[in-house]
Amino acid sequence: PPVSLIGAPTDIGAGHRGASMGPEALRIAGIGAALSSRGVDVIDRGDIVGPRNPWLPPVDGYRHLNEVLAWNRAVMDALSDEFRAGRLPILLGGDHCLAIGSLSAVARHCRETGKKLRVLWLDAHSDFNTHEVTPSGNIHGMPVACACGLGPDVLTGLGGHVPAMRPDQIRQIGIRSVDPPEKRLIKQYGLDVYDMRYIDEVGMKRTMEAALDGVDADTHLHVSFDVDFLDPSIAPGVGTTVPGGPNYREAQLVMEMIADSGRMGSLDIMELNPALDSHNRTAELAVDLVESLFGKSTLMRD
Ligand code: DIR
Ligand code: MN
Ligand code: MN
Ligand code: MN
Repeated sequence: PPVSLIGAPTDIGAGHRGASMGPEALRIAGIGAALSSRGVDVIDRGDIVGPRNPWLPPVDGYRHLNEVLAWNRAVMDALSDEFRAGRLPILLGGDHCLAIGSLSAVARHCRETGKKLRVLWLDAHSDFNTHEVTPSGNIHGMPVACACGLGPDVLTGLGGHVPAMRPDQIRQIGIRSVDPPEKRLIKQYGLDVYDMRYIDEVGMKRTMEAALDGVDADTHLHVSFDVDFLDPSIAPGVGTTVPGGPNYREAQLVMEMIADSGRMGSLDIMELNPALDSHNRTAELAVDLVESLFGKSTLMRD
C-alpha cells in the first residue's frame, strides 16, 4: 500500500530530552527517498503539533500526563486518517509513549474492518509499567500496559474501547530490561515475551517464526520499533541503551522476515535521540532497516 510518513516531534514521555528531534533525523537520513527508490508510493505528511515539554517531576506516578494525552490524541487521529485512506502510516517518533496513540488507532482500525491484529514490539524494554510501580514516572515505560487496559482512563480509553487489545495479540522481541514489579505484571497478564535469553538459545529465525505464527491474509501486523531494541554498539542514539541487544545481522533478519510476511500495515520508529548520537548514524541504521522491512536484500528469493 502507499505509505505516509508522520512526524511526532516530542520527548514528552521520556527521561532524556532529544527524541523530539527524531523525525527530522530520520528525514535527513533519507527515509523518504529510500522508500521511493524501492518503488514505494510515499508522502511525507509533515509533523503533528502538540504541547512543549515543561520538564516537570511526576505527579501521582505520571510525568506530563496532560501533555502526553494531547500528543497521543493527535497521533491517534493522524493514523486513523491514514487507515481510512487505505494507507500504511509510519510514525516517526518521538518517544515511545506515543505508541499509546498508534496502538489505539490500530486497534480501532481492526475493530472497524474485522481484521485480526498482531503487534510486534521490538524493544529492550517491556513498557508494561503502571503509575503504581513505575521507577521513573516516564510514560514511555507504560504504553503496552495502557493498550492492555492498565493505566489512566484517559489513555486506556483513547480509541473508544477498553482494553484496546488483548495481551495475546502482542509479541515482544529483544527484551532485556524489565523492572521487578513490571515483571510480575507481565506474568499476570500472560504477555508473550521473546527476551534476549530466548533469542540467544533458540536463534532469531525461530524466534521470528514463533512471533509471526498465525499471521495470515486477514491479519493487520503493527510493528512498534523502539530503536533501543538494537545493541548500543550499533545504535547509540537512544535515551536508554541496554547492552546485549540484537546485532546488525539479527536485526536485519527480523525486518526481512516481517517483510516476507507481507502483512505489515503500520510502523512506529521510536526513541531515536539525535542529541545522543554521532553523525546521525543511528538514524541512518534505522533507515537501512526500514529498507529491509520494505523488501530490500531478498536477493535469491521470490
Ligand atoms: C523504565 C525504562 N522501565 C521505566 N523504560 C524505557 O522508566 O519505566 N522504555 N526506557 O523504553
Ligand atoms: Mn519502548
Ligand atoms: Mn526501550
Ligand atoms: Mn489494515
